[in-house]
Amino acid sequence: MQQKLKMLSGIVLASAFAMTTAQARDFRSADVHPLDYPTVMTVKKMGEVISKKTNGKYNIKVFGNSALGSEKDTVEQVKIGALDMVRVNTSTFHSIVPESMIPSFPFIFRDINHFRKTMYGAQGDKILAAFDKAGFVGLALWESGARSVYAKKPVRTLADAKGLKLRVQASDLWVSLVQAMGANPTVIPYAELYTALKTGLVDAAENNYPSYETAKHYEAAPVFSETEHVLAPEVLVFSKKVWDTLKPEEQKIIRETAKETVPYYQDLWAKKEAVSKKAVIAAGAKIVSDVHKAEFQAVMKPVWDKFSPTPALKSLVQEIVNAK
Ligand code: GTR
Repeated sequence: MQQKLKMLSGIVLASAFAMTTAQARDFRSADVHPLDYPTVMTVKKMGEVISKKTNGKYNIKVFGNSALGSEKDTVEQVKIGALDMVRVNTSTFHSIVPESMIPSFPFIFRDINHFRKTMYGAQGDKILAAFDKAGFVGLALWESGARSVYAKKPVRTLADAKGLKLRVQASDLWVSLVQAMGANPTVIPYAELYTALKTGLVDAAENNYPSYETAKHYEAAPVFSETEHVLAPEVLVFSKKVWDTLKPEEQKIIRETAKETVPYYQDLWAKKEAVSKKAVIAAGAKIVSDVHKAEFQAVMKPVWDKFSPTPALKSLVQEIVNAK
């Protein structure tokens, strides 16, 4: 009898286990960055927290290094539900979610505190909510430092920028912004940029210190001029197609976890920015700090009007500008 009971409980246990493993699921998320980059590490962290909160039902597997394609490709996969999640720069959504263009407006943030106050606050929530209409669930915005121009020579003034073949992300706003500087924009996916700089397909690019360092762009464009023209955030989105198959309490867990892990990301980001800046200097890159920012600011300002054509967009821009 005892033997039988033991066997029976063994069977029950085994089938319970089979049930959990059959139901357990890893959401697949894409990123262009290496696995130790703050964006990738934070999505992994979110997976661990979600797994705990759902008793192992859900976790997240991140595919880094552009393994699943460019940012544009992976956003398209998320749209049709072939991929569950993606972390990209907001620039990738410019043509899909007009509100996502606003934080890419040149010099819109007075400083990083102004960015944090708005993008982790009411205005950031409005931008995230706007992803819904386009078939995405906006989960989190994350700071990404300031983007600056790098080339083989210093870019202190507009005269220095004139005629440079400068790589941009696939976005009309970015094309206009670089044209305003007097440079020639060329759209190139992130994963192809190192080779494009090396072979001279482009002379210059612009990004933050962590990307400049981890993608080794400093090897081909060793002068980093601190133009700090844009502070566009990163964004983490979930596929609405997949989202709608989840239970409301599961959706709540995912949303809450995305918010709760922002400080984890910020901490990783602050450390990475400092480490990357040191690393590129140690590797021989030259940092130019005496940039004539006012010149860049003056020519880039018309970009704001061009890319906030509606009263609703203009009012969100004003809200951000007015935030103290
Ligand atoms: C990085 C950003 C990426 C991508 C890249 C680029 O700073 O994290 O998502 O936008 O820049 O310039 O393509």
